[in-house]
Amino acid sequence: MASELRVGVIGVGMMGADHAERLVTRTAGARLVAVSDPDTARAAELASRYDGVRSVGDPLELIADDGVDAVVIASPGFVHEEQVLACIEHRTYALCEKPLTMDAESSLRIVEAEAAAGPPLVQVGFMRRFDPEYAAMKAMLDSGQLGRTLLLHNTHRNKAVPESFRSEMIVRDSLVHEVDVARFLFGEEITEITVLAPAPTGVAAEGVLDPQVALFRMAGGGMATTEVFVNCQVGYEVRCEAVAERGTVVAGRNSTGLYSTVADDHGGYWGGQVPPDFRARFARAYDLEVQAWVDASRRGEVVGPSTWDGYAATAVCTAGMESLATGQPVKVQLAERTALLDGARR
Ligand code: ISE
Repeated sequence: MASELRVGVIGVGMMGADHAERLVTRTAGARLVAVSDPDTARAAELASRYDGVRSVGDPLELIADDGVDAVVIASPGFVHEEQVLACIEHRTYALCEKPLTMDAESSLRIVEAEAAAGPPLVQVGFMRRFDPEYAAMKAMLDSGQLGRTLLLHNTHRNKAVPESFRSEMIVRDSLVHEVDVARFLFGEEITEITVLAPAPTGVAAEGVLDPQVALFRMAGGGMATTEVFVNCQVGYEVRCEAVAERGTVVAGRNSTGLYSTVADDHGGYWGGQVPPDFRARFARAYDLEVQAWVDASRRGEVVGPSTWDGYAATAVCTAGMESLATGQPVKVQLAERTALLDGARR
């Protein structure tokens, strides 16, 4: 096992800053050494919070730096292709936040470049796979005790998003998580997607279709439904119910198992609170995801969602955006999985 992994974080907005703090305060075997962001003042401010962290203006320079072993890419999706390809070129381990890229062609270029360059280097940031409940659900479904999985019902709600978060982003940036969940839990590709929208909520920005309802058809005949509602006004609610031949299982009900009543101005309530955002809801999943990435990188390996998973999710979302525009089911176009790509796939 290599000594401490020297990590750089590219993009220090909400998620990058959260990962930087996680690396410094609760990840074993890693040391945050550099950060980069187009907002150089923001990067410098973050670097100044921790000992021994440099702010580097050019993200490609950070990737090429001999003092950096691994990089968390938390920049916007439209710069991921260039940054991930640079990591592959310099043989730098990468944890790339979703979506892998903005369209299927560019994601496939990454899969091919990684496969051609040697052993895998890239983990894609689909953190739900690391959430203890989603992981337990996967183990339960795979054990066969519930029989064959027939259906998934996903719910994905955000409290609110900025006006700039348009209808297509609800597919590409939000629904993409449930695309990965369906592929992960069924262990199969999605072959067709339909995305429909009811009359939008009055609080959505002008022209934005929110909420949306998606239907996935799986290669083995199963189906998944997903509600995505990014201006639900309440908080962050993400859950998944699997319906199988001999039972059902739900992840994300957020039940503590403890029933209590608390008297307050509203006359009392029971249960817990809806978390405000994904950082709170998936804090444990992010911790486990980053720790698994650090541990694997130190062993010279990659675990978790692969570039193929990132590519397949992007391809499904590309079809989903077309379906949202046309109201019709759209077949998912996936490249043939050649022996070369299979080698890259874990
Ligand atoms: C955001 O980028 C995420 O990844 C969150 O998990 C998701 O809930 C949100 O809708 C996205 O904008």
